[in-house]
This record gives sequence, structure tokens and C-alpha cells, in this order.
Amino acid sequence: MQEPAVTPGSGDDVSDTPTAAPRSAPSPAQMPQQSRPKAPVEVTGAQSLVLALEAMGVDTVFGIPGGAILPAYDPLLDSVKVRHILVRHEQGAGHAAEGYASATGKVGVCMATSGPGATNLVTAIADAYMDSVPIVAITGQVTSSSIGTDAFQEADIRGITMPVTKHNYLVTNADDIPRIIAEAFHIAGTGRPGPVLVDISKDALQSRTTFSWPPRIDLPGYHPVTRPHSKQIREAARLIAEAERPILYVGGGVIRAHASEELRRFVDLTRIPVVTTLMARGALPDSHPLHLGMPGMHGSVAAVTGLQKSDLIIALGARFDDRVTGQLKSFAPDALVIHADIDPAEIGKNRKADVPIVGDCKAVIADLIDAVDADIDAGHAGDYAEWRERTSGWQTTFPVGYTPPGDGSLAPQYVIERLGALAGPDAIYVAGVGQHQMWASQFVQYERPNAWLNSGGLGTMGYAIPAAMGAQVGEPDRQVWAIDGDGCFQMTNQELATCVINDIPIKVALINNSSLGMVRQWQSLFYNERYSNTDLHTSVGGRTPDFVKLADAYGCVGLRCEKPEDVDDVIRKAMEITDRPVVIDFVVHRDAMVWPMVPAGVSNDDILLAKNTAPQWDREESEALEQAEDADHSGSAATAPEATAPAAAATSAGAE
Ligand SMILES: Cc1ncc(C[n+]2csc(CCOP(=O)(O)OP(=O)(O)O)c2C)c(N)n1
Ligand SMILES: [Mg+2]
Repeated sequence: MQEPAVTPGSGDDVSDTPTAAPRSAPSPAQMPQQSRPKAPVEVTGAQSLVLALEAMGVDTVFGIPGGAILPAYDPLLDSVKVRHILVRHEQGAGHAAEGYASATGKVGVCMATSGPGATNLVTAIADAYMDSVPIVAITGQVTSSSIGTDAFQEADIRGITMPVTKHNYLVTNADDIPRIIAEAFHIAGTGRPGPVLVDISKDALQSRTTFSWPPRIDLPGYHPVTRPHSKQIREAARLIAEAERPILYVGGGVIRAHASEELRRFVDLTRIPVVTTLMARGALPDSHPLHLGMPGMHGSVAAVTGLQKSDLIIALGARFDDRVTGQLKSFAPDALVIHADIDPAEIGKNRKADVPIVGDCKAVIADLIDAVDADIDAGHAGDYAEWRERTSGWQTTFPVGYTPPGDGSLAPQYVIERLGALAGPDAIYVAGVGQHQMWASQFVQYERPNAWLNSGGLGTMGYAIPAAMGAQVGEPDRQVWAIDGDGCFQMTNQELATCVINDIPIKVALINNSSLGMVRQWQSLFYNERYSNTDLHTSVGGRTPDFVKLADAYGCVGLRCEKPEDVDDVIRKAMEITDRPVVIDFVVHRDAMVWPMVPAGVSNDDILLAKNTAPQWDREESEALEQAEDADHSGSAATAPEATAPAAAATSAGAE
């Protein structure tokens, strides 16, 4: 066998790591062209793959080897540029790639073998698709001549992931590898980011080919529109000047577009109140006086009601998700809608847009600033002072809060509040899915983008530990806290072994309520407290497992905290440990619930502050609200929807 002329990792011509944004940096599209050209060399397909990853500036791959992908693992061993981190489950590799991507803005990479290795990636790929996370998943496939024969470990992973990838490839010719890798990064990281799968047959990895760089990208049908149309921008500015009750509905697209700076300038210019969705927490600092908090099922009264009573919604990189709109037909009945999104398919999908704007949020907001500025100069400034008074009144009257349990036990909200205060805005917070996720979004103060990572669209239990691992690899100098549930943690905690072995010192705040808490909350509210299969026995009635011992078994530091007076000390202690992962088992009161809540399928007008407790609007506000009510809308904000909520919830949505 001929020796390769170039060993992966031996060159010095690596360009910057591929990045989805900021747009001024080279995009994945430009990367292949901007990296120094390599003269053609004779290599195997596997070597070509590793050389292509190096040329794209990839520094980390999370994965697990197996038969079909084995040829690629051999040259990986020689690469000094690409660090491969051996995970314990492919789902962990996928979420780690997501965490890496979400924390850094770069494209994350995961790798798996054919069949079960590839199918284990599917949840993470679907998760990345829902939350627009740029990742490239590379899978081995059986030899091309046996595809379709039910060969050992054959799975049609292209077919399986077709609905949950932005694009996917099956590569059976080694010559195609550099071009397809370059295209995969380009597609993942540009336009609306998302996951791209590259499935490579074993014979393509083994056969001889020529590697040269840069490849010629050939994507004739792929031209995401990033610059907004000036006519639409002018029309948007006109509506903004005319509005009396405008609100900025900011979604995850603003974070993915690295548009926080522009957003802040726009808010300071217009002084329009802002809500940031679960995916956009940190897009505008929580401390900003015009920030009303998070909208949606567990949003603040000010954010939910602000949207509901607005006359103009300026939606930026948001998608009118059902968890935000509640019952769609009664959502913000009096509002006109300006909807800006890089993905034209989102515009008008759930709610009609009066002014649709297709474009990258960074460019859209920058152009809106210019247009509004020009209007202000021309004497057409909007006046929203009265509206601001109302929204800030709701903020003062209905702050997001909680009642500590009367028995001296630990309130989960208190733990999270203290963690946010002590770890501060520079830390990265990564949540699982459930009550702890909602409390983490409500009670940590987010001051910067990419500080809050969670599984918003798919709601994937098990996301937190591997995503925190990926975030820590991408941001080694930041403190990374996984705020996880006792249920979620048991889905992917094996990645703590990966963290220990690879010196990835994440910290875990386990909000241990001994339950699948969010489901239990729904059982409390909508199923007559019949707790079917939500008891986890992780603190009440036993400790299975004992999380402190489990942490210890992995080589982490395990700590336990059961009393409010110990919370600060234990967090400080964890913060001092930097040479290995730490797990704190916070044993919390199991009956705590997430409030406010708009039950699924119910109008946002019927937001509840607690069980059977609706906001009591003052008389003036009630009159204003009544006037604004749609003629056909029968619900009242001051009426507890006790009788209607359970039925609506049970029929219109499954359990979380
Ligand atoms: C993979 C997966 N399975 C099931 C669910 C449904 N589900 C949503 S929240 C939840 C409970 C999570 O329990 P835990 O991690 O302890 O969080 P808590 O709500 O108690 O804070 C469940 C089962 C889900 N979201 N994801
Ligand atoms: Mg729990």
C-alpha cells in the first residue's frame, strides 16, 4: 500500500474554525476558498475526510467508533489538529456538538458508526433541527455494494434523518469527500443554521483518492437571502412610527445571527418594550429596563400580556411557537405583525405577517435602525410613553416569584436564583427539560447571548450533561453549569465519565425533586393529583441512585445540599473545584410548581399566577383591557379558568 503523501494534521495551513457568524468573519461558505490551497495528494477516502475537517478548521469531534466508520478513526489518531473526544453514547456526541456550537457560534461535529451508532444520533440531530443549531454529523455506512441488503449494522440513516436535517448526503465515491464536507459546513452554518448529515460508505473511506483543497462547492439551489428588502424595511418603519403599543418579540434567530448588539441599539433608539423567548434569553440583557422577560406558557405576566395587548408585534427570528402563542386564534388579537426571519418558510406559518421581511436578523435590525432613525429625523417618531407605563406597571405588580416552602425545606427556585447570582453572567448555564429548565430560564439573570443553552423546540430530556460538556470544550475558560433534573440526569449522566477522562470540569446543579416534576405538575393540575409513573425515588422513599455516590464513582466530586442556609456555601465550594466535574445533589421540595402558567391550548389572556389564581387587574387596567378585547373573545384576564383549563389542556396537548 502506498504511503500517503500528506499526513492529516501535519500541515500548517489551517484557517479559522468554521463559524456560523458573525457575518464579518469568514463564513463556512468562504472557508474552503480562504484556506491556503493544498496541492493534490494521493490518500485514502478516510485520510481525505480528516484532511477536509482540518482544512475546515475543525478542532473537536465527539463520537464513538465502530465497524463502518473504523477506517476514519485510523487517520484521526494522527491528527494533531482535530481532537476526538470519545463519548459514552452517540446521543451524547450529538448534544455535545450542539453545546459546542451554541456556546461558540461555530459548527459542531459528531461522528458515529452505521446502524445503531447512527440511529443513536437521531434525537440530537432532531434537537439541532428544531433549535437551528449548526452541526455536521458524520456516519459510517456499510459498503456500497451491500447497501439495501439488510447488511450487518445497516440503517438508512439518510432516510431516517431526512425530515430532521437541513440537508444530508450519502457518499459512496471517495473523490467527493472534500467537496461534500465543505458543502456540509456551508449549509449547516449559513442561512438558518441546522444539522447536516454526511453518511460515508466504508468502501469510500477505504479506497484511494486524490485530496486537493479548496474543493469547488456546487450548490446551485442554495442561496439564503440575508439582506432584507428595503421596501419592506421602510414599510416596517412606517408601522413602527404609527403604532401605539408596539412590542419586540425576540427569538433565537437573534442569537444565532449574533445580532444582540444591533438589538440593543434598536431598543435604545425606539424605546419599545421587549420580550425574549426561551431560545433568546440573553439576546437583550435581563437588566435592561425595557425587558419584560420571557413570553409563553411559563412567561412573565408582563411579557405574555404585553404581546397579548400590543397593536404591533415586531417578531425578530421568532416563529410564533405554540408554547408562545397559546391558543393561536386568540393570540394578540389587535396586533399587526412585522415578521423578520432568515427562513421564508417561517413567515406566515402560524400567524399572518402584515410586513414579511426575509433576511438575517443582524442585517434586518441594522437596516431598521437606519430607517427608524431617518423617520425620527423627519419628525415621525412613535410615542409609546403611555404603553411603557402599562408594561412596566405589569412588571411591578406581577413579578416572577415564588413562595418558599413553609417546612424549612429547599425551594428549587431559590437554589437556581442563588446559583445565577454567585456564578454570574459570564458563566454558561445549560438546562435539561422540565420544571428546572423553566426555573433556570426565569431565575437566572442572563446578560449576554450564548450564556443560556437549552433544548427548546424538541424538549429533549438528557440534553444538559452532554451539551454542557460540549460547551465547556468550546469555552474552556468559562464556568459551565448544567442545571439538570433528577429524571433528565439519569438519561445521559454517563458522559460524566467522558468529562472526567478528558479534563472537562463541568459543574452540575441537580434539582432533585424525586420526580418527573413537570409531568407531575400537570398531573397535579389536570389529572386530579393522580401521580401515575412520575415518582423517581431519588430522594423521597430512598435514593436510587444516590447521586453523590454516583458522582464519586465517576471520579467527580459529589456534594449534597438539603437546607436553604447551606446553598451559598455548597455553590462556592463547587466553584473552587476546577480540576474535575462537580455534582451537587440539591434535594428540593417536590411540590414546587412553575408559575406563571398558561395551560396548553388556552388563551394567553387566561394566564395563571398560581393554582386557580389569575392576576387581579386594577380597575383602570381592566377597563383598558376590556376595551382592547376582541368582540368574539369571551375569556377575561380577571377570571380564573379553573373550569376550562383542564379540559382544554387534556385535549389539546399531551403531557410534556
Ligand atoms: C426524552 C424525553 N422523554 C420524555 C419527556 C417528557 N417529559 C418532559 S419534562 C419530564 C420530566 C423531567 O423530569 P426531571 O428531569 O426530573 O425534571 P423536573 O421537571 O423534575 O425538574 C418528562 C418526562 C421529554 N421531554 N423528553
Ligand atoms: Mg425531577
